[in-house]
Amino acid sequence: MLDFLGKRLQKAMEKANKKTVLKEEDLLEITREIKIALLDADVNLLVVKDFIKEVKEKAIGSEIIGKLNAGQQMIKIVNDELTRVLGGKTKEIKLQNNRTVFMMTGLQGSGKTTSTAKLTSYFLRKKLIKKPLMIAADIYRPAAIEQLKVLGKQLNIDVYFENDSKVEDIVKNGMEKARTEFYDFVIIDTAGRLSIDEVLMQELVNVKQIARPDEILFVADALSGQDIINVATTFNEYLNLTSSIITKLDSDARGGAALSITKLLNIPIAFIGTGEKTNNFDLFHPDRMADRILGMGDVLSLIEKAEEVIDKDKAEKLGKRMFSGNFNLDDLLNSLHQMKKMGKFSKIIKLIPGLESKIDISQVEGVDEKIKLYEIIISSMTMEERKNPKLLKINSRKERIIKGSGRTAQEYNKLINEFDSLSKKMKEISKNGMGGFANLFNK
Ligand SMILES: Nc1nc2c(ncn2[C@@H]2O[C@H](COP(=O)(O)OP(=O)(O)OP(=O)(O)O)[C@@H](O)[C@H]2O)c(=O)[nH]1
Ligand SMILES: [Mg+2]
Repeated sequence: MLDFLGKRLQKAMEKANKKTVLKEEDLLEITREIKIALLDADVNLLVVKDFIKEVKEKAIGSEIIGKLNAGQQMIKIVNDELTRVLGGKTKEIKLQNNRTVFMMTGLQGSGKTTSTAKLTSYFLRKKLIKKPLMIAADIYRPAAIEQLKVLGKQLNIDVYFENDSKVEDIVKNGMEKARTEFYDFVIIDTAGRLSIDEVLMQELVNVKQIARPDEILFVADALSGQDIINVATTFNEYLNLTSSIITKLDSDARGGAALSITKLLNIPIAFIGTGEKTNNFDLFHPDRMADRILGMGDVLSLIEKAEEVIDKDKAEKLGKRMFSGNFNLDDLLNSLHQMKKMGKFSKIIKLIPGLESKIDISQVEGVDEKIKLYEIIISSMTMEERKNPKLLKINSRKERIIKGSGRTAQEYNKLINEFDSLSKKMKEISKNGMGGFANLFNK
């Protein structure tokens, strides 16, 4: 996520970190590099200028010039400024007691329909709403209604639609249904255009008047260029946007233009889309994003994710067993299952501060495949064998497992050897914390 910007800013920050004493010319050099990094990542020029001005002022104001360890303080200043540019605080989404209404707007293909479903599903997962209704108010693209219906069916969310009706009527009738059938959340998916369009704007204004939404969200994708700022400005003039969603942050897009909307128009980013799947969607936290961009990890998001997908009781038991010296192959299988639920290992690594730089990325890339392979082999073992790894050295058992799993003897031996060394390293982690974790990869 935002790797392009991250890599460049981190390089500038490394320079700051290396200086024992920060001289005036160092400050100029570092801010120049930050400026180039931001511009390269497509951040709007006005935002960049303001950013640099603030960083310089704060660096001078905090009198770090000429002081020891100024590098660290410089990083803190940049981190604070980045957080501010990204909106400062996490946008607070207020849900009404009886019924909350959201309206999605944005250009064609920005991710409105997908985000409509993702957002509703997010609120359901967090148990913030009980009975949601999605209104399909895009009558222009032939497959648009169908797209929302399919998503609704997949996620078990009701969809209100009408074929061959005016958008205004669909929204009016949809809202009426929500009232009479006590839906507590309504979200309206609207049509997009390739560029700003008077007719569409008027239609959206009408929809706003009919539905009186609590939130009007502007959906922008990270791939957008500078023009997205003019588009957002116009949408804002007509509709008074309350927040935005930035989608496709999983792509290698530079992202700077979409992110600039926040600062320029004073519209907070409420959510981000990070992939095609329904659960690739999150609340946006400016401070955590700044940490991530500057390579400081995002442990809070990691913990939240873990809480969402991992069975706590199981994990606790597993954790105790891991470091008890009794860790067996069934525990390993269980932990592999839990790990897989968290997502790709190569992505998780990025959330842990300092870990990415400590380990060899090429080894990490193989980890996801290895997890799959080990799952297959362990699944071919009996419970007795999993709990008593000594049995696995017996040839007849070994042959049976290899045959049953359809894997090679070499792969089998590798698993057994790695399991042995893993058991040892588990003890090391319990002694050394995260440093021990990093050692897992440094063979
Ligand atoms: N990788 C990735 N793809 C996304 C994300 N959000 C949406 N997409 C994809 O972007 C494409 C367009 O998404 P839609 O939700 O249909 O966009 P839309 O704004 O409703 O488009 P129109 O209805 O044509 O205006 C789809 O293929 C989505 O799967 C995201 O966060 N990451
Ligand atoms: Mg759509």
